[in-house]
Amino acid sequence: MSGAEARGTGADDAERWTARLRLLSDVLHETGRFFHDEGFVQLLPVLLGASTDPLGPDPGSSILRTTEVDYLGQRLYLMNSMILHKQLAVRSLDRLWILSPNVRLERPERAATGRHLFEFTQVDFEVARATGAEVRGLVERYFARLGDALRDHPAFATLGAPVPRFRPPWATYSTHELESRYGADWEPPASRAHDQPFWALCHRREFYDREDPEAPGHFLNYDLVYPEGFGEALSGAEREWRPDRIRARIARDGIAPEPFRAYLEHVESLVPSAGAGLGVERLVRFLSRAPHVGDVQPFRRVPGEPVSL
Ligand code: ASN
Repeated sequence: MSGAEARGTGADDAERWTARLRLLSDVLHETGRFFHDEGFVQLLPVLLGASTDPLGPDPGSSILRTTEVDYLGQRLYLMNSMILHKQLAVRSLDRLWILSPNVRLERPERAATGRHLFEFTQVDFEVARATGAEVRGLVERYFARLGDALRDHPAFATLGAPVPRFRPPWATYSTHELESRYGADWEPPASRAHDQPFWALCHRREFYDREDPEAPGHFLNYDLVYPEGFGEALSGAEREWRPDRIRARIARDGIAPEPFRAYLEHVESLVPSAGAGLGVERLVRFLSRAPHVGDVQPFRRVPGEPVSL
């Protein structure tokens, strides 16, 4: 029995694929309207940079390596994320967002999670002088408005997926609470146990996420997690902007300084900010209830799968 028959919609695989891509297109349209109406400036993405996100230490990340390109004697890195560029751009732009393609060479085992790709796009945004709570409020407004805008979208009937009903404000937990309730690998069971997205605060990860000055060892960052087992939607943080703390954190993390040499030349002028990145394909996978996040890509980029085009 095919997936279409199993869900009883009568749509064949090609119709389902087309419906997902039309949904993705309309999600992008609504996303642009939302950030424009909230006063954000949209930047074009960069693909190569003299520095990029180290993606670690982070238990959620397992890339084989950061891709390097040697161009005219300069070493450049393919974007793992534009976080470091966001921190520099927000000094003068205050509220910015980017549809940012990222290349992350994930290990082939990651195919089985259903939510990892080695090339994907995030809605990446940053707000000068914002708090994490303000960013979480913005994200909740985004989802509420997206749900309203998509209410009559024909893709849900074609796909047999429920019409989204986001009801923020959402539950907020610390990772410590989640670990004690669901174990070290809390995300899958916690996601399955919820029927609305929820926030997980305080992850030990990259140097650019700000450590709580009142509680060392605690971090002013946040993930949004989808319900029903769909897992992580977004990650973000209040940023570390003090140069001495950034240098100390890079040293503490034991990561090679070379990819950050260019970034470190700019850190004296950083301003406090907060932001996040939301995976576009994961969002559309969740909305369309697709089995795998690769099912919402026009050209699949699933770890371990050969690339056909
Ligand atoms: N975009 C994320 C952020 O804003 C960083 C990432 O993708 N690693 O925190």
